Amino acid sequence: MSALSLKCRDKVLDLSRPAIMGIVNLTPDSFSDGGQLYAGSKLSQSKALVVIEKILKDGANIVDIGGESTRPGATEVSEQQELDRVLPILELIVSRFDTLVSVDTSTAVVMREATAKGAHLINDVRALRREGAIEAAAQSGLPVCLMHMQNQPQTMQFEPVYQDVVVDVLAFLASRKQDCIDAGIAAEKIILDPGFGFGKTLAHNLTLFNAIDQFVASGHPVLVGVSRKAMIGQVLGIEDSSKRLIGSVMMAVLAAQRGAAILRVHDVLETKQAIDVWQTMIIKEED
Ligand code: 7PJ
Repeated sequence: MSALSLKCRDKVLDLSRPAIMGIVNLTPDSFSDGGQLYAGSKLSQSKALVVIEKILKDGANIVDIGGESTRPGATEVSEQQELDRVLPILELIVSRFDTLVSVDTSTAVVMREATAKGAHLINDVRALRREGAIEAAAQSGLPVCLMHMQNQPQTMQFEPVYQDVVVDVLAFLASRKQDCIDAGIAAEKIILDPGFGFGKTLAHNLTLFNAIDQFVASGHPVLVGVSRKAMIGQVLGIEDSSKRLIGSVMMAVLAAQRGAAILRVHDVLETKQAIDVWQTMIIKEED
């Protein structure tokens, strides 16, 4: 059984029920909410503040900020660009709100600087495979989320291939986990994520989704991010990612039912309502 809480610096993340991680994209080109925090070509702190305030009021337990777009085909950002996007917003959140902040990054220097500025969690879609990342994460002492991705964002959706997607992704995460432990990261600080949409066909994503319980069986908290992703668009035939709300909320509940500990979502209010109703019914069943 996984622990029911996760120590994140001076705060504790309650995992006795699914935690909601609200997404704040600091990129001008994210696939579903790209550029909403920009005023012209400049990231607007006042716009960010409004969005973050709403996410927290809506019930997010964690705010996930990221300065690199990892959507299929996205161009790479420089370290400086990433730092310029992430650090001011991180400082803003830490100084104004009593929340957990996760930093979505693969870049060692961003991990270090974000740790110095008060981040609570490192969320890496490359599972600390970039140079210096594992050392930076280990030195931070923060919990880390290790996500599976086949290839790189630029190429990951070109005919992804697996022998057995569940076995392969589980093996990858087990191997990254071991590398983390060897680098000095405590096992109880490791979160695992199958990486929905990262180098996976619809069939791969659905097979993995149905196997969430196998990831949960590892004993680590499992993070699931399917919000507004193409897999939902493909199931429903909806091109426009901003119109994938119902599918996203439904999948969040299904993920929670399969044991996911953290749900990474765009639509915090709607997801929280759905999870609250589901939780109420579980408690009723147990009466
Ligand atoms: C994920 C992520 C995910 C984790 C993104 C998007 C693409 N981090 N960062 N898991 N996805 N841990 O939001 O659609 O699934 S960026």
